[in-house]
Amino acid sequence: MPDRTFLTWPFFDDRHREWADRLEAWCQENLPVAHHDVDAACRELVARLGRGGWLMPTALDPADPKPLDVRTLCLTRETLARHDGLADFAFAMQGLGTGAISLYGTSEQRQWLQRTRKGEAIAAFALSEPRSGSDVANMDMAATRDGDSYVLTGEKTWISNGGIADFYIVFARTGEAPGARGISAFLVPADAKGLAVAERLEVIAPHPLARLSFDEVPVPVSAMIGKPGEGFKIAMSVLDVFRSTVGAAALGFARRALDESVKRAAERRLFGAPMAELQMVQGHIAEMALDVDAMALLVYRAAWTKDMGAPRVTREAAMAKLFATDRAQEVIDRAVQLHGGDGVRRGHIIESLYREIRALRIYEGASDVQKVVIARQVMGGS
Ligand code: COS
Repeated sequence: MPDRTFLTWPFFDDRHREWADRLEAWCQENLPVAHHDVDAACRELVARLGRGGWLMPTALDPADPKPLDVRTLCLTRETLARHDGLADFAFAMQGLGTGAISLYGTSEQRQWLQRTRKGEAIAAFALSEPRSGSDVANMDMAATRDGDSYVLTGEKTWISNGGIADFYIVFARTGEAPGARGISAFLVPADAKGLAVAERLEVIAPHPLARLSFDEVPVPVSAMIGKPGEGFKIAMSVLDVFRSTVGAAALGFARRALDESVKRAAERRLFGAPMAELQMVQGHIAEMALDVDAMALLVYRAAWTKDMGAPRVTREAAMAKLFATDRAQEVIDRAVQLHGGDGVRRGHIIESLYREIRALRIYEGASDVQKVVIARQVMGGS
């Protein structure tokens, strides 16, 4: 049984503890799912999570608009990641893919949220391009005004849910100013004319991922989210909310690695005694537990700060993501060591955690970018 004592920390209310308990019970019944066909598995996970009511916190309720509860998002990602990385992915992308609508959408755009929160529509966030990943302001994708429409031309890549999404939140250059101030956000249905999946991308922890091409895709002016030129700010504020949840997923993976390692140390005998009695093994377990608690403190500090109404949590979220994803990698590496050959055997839980964790240090702002963000905040820049 994983450590649940952190739920008594003052960051949480009773509703969070109750949510975490109910979700844990649901996960034990429903996860993991088979991953042979990731598209089918993701669609099934979104539908199942939706039926269970677990996607409700991913987006604002159009009938009762209240800010997203980042602690619930983090607790959910942590719990799902502990049971099944793909379930965490399916949950997280519903949030990242609708974040711009929750934060800046019109009431018409928010109608999509009725469906995404029930698992009846799949969302995706399309920001990165072949020439601009970390350097978002350098994007090439163009949106040109043509009467009552904008026409989108360019490419997006590394788009999670690419190929299975029902709509994409697309960032494109509208040219109000050079760089970050000349980008706008658009809600683009997946069946829009001229939008195509150019390539499916295979990665070490498979999930739906694609490069998309936009060949003069027309969208009405009403598809713009926020105002012209606000796209960069919108993308960054969505990332402010969801970056700490990436830390939470890393925490879930690390907790699972720790739990599996404690179990193995208790069950396996080495040199005539249980492995757990070896001080070198205890050293690993102690370092892992320390990292897990420190990750949890930074993740839930960031989530709590946002939920308490801070307008920006750029520094807290960047710290949570940077620390949790980097340390989780280390925790899981120790788990591989403690599991010996099993740790690298295909299909073993530790082997899958080892593959799952790596991308978290890259996506939604690489570790190196988080350092830039933290340093700027600490030194007084934006
Ligand atoms: N919230 C609101 N506004 C923000 C913001 C935030 N978190 N971060 C920056 N802004 C605003 C700034 O205030 C600035 O506005 P003004 O021009 O009005 O002063 C504007 O946005 C530009 O900010 P900045 O100069 O810091 O932009 P840079 O181009 O230097 O980029 C980094 C900053 C590198 C931090 C940014 O590009 C980034 O986060 N990159 C990683 C992107 C990423 O996560 N990619 C993965 C995509 S999702 S898988």
